[in-house]
Amino acid sequence: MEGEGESSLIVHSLADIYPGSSQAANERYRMMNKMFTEKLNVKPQYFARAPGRVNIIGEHIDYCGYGVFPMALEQDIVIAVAVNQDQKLRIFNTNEQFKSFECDCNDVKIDGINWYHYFLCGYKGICEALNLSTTVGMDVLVDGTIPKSAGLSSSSALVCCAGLATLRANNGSLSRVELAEVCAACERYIGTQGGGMDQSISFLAEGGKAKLIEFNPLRATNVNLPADSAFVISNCMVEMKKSETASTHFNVRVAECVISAKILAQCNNLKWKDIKTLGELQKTLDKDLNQMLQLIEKNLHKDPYTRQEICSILKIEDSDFEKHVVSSAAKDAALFKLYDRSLHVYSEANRVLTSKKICDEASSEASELLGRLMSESHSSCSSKYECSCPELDKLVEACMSCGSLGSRLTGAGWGGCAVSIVRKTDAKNFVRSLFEEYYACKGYKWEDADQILFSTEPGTGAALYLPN
Ligand code: NG1
Ligand code: MG
Repeated sequence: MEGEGESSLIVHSLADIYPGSSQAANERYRMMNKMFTEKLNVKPQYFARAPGRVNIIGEHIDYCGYGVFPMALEQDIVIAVAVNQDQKLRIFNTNEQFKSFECDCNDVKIDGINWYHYFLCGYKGICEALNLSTTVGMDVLVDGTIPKSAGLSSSSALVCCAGLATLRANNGSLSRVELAEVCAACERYIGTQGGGMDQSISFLAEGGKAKLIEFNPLRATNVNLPADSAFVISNCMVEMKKSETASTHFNVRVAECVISAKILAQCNNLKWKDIKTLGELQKTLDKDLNQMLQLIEKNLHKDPYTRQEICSILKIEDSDFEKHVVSSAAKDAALFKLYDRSLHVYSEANRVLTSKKICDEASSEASELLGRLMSESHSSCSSKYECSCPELDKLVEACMSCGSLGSRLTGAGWGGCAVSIVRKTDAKNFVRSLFEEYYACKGYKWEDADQILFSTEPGTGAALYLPN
């Protein structure tokens, strides 16, 4: 089933997925096995798992074609699966809060943003990719350990896990890279115009290694994180609401990047209809990132652009705006902050490349240098991309005052988690003081803090677990 040079998707021992905590994992999979058998009167035939991720640096640039720097978490989505003969998809969750769902497997509708719609995205995406004339029914039980709406990519983990489970159910064969591409595309059925970072790291991760993920073509390069550093994730406890954010914030940002690329193309005598991303624009102009930053200064004004102004620059009628410029998901936006958004994208792309260089050179100051870039990334996200929120800014400030070398929001933002780089030897103290500083006064108890504030190491990629 595996592609060339890629590790096998199949494992037979949980120790290969969770080195260091396979005992807890055994317990969890045993519980799922039991619950599955009780609910469905059959035993699961196999398990699929896909991890969440934390992005160390490179935010909101994957969909512009730029490389990002994430690592997989140990926290994941696991699905227990049995194929059925009655053409049904029956989707259960171990957490009763997530209501079960059933439909005909030939009549999959992605008509909302409920938790099981992410399963349906993965199911539909793989069935289409395999070009199946008939699909099989599946009984599935889903269990997740990734905090939801926290910027740790629980949604993509569910899409990827569903995709992997469906691949096996239909005896299909795809490489990890192909799976990542299919799952990135099919998550868009839900309505967000995201990039491919989350699905790529979920499939391409390797234990102990952060990855530089680059696109067109999709590829992943190992990055050695500074040996004396640890990464701590902390949740600001404001949920990023997918349904709201998807329509009002995320897709408008994507649109602002597309429009910036087209206006800059027009200003530089290129055919703007051919240019779809800021990355493509840079390639076509054959300039480096600093030159692209200069181009913004020269060609874009700081005040937001109206739709009317954009149409007049591109010489199109208002009625062509949606057809040529923005997706329908962003059609209601009135103002577009092209200067700030494109400045963020090109400077953030630069920071990713510099981060990779810092890690490769591995000087004695690598942790400090990487930390500084992470903090710069946060302030660009907060002030230029406006994808933070007051609580997240406050949390990042608290992280810095507790001794972090650099902290930033991670994932789409508008709530969710921050990631901090701290010295390994300081990690325990850092976690304790951050708890006192940010969480204790909000009434959280130290005993429950491991879900909202934890150190993490690069985890393993998606896998099919076939117990012997
Ligand atoms: P999350 O945090 O999962 O919503 C989203 C996109 C990524 C990337 C980040 C911002 C999806 C599935 N994920 O992540 O591709 O653009 O925002 O860097 O849309
Ligand atoms: Mg997501």
